[in-house]
Amino acid sequence: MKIKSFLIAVITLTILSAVSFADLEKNSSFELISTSDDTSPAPTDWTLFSFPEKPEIFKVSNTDSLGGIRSLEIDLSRSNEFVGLYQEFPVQNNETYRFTGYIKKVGTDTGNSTCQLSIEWLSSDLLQEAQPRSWGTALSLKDLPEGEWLPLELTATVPGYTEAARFVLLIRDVQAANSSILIDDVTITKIDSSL
Ligand SMILES: [Ca+2]
Repeated sequence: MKIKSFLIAVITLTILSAVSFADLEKNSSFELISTSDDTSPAPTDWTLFSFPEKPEIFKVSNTDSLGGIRSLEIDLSRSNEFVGLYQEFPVQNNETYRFTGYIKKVGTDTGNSTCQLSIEWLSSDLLQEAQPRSWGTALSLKDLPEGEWLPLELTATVPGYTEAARFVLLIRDVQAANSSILIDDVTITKIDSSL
C-alpha cells in the first residue's frame, strides 16, 4: 500500500507540475472560431472590446497568420479611443506570469495608435482593480515596419490583494487610419519561481 500511495503521489505531482507549466490561455492562435454567425465568425475564448463600441472592426483573417492558418485582424480605419482583447484567470499573490503575443501592421497610415500588453489585477468580485495594472512597452504603430510579425512581451508578479488577472492586448488612440493590425500566437504562462 505504501508503494501504491507513493506512486499515486508521484503521479499527482507530475500532473500538477505539467499543469503549472502549461500555457493558460485558450485559442492562443485564433484557430478556433464561433460558427454561430457565418458572416462574421469570432475567435472563441477571447473577449473583444472597443470604445466606442464597434464590433464590426474585428474579423478572423484566413489569409495571413504566424501560426496555423488564421489570425485576428482589427480594422484601424474607424476612430476609437481604445480597442483590444483579453482573457481572465484566477491568480495568487507572488505568482509570476509571462504574457506574449505577436502583431503585424498592414498599411502605413496608423496615425498615433499604440499597441501594448497590460495585466489588470482584480479583486474577488472581478469588478474592480485591486492594484495598479502592469504595463508592457507601448509600441507606436507608425514606427513599426509594415508586414512583419513583431513580438510583444510582459512579465509581472501578482501583487497583494489580487485574486484574478485580466491579460489584455490593448490598442489606443485609433484615429481613422487606413490600415489594420493582425494578432496571432498570444500566450499566458505561469513561471515557476522555484527554478
Ligand atoms: Ca494562428
